Amino acid sequence: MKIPVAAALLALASILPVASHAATGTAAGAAPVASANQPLVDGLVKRVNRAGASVSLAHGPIPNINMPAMTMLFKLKDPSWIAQLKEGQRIRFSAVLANGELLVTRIEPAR
Ligand SMILES: [Cu+2]
Repeated sequence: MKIPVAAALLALASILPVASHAATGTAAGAAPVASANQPLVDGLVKRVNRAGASVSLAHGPIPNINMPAMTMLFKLKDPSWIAQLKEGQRIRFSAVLANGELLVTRIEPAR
């Protein structure tokens, strides 16, 4: 009986650190996972449609919506953001697909 118990303890000892490490990794990853859902990507403002609160962006790849780099039109989640945008401006932004439309959910100045 001694050997199986020791073996079981050894097995537990070897499993537990792995499990707790994995749990720590998940907890630490919780905040980044939220932003990984809507990562910031590079954009260059090509055209600003103030009346329509939409903006044409030459953008880098947008992994969360499986979109390669291209130039296209986006709506803004908050139409008031349009006032901050001008043609030729470089930004970082997040976008989602909502009700069949591409929506900019966040804008930051380019780094
Ligand atoms: Cu696109």
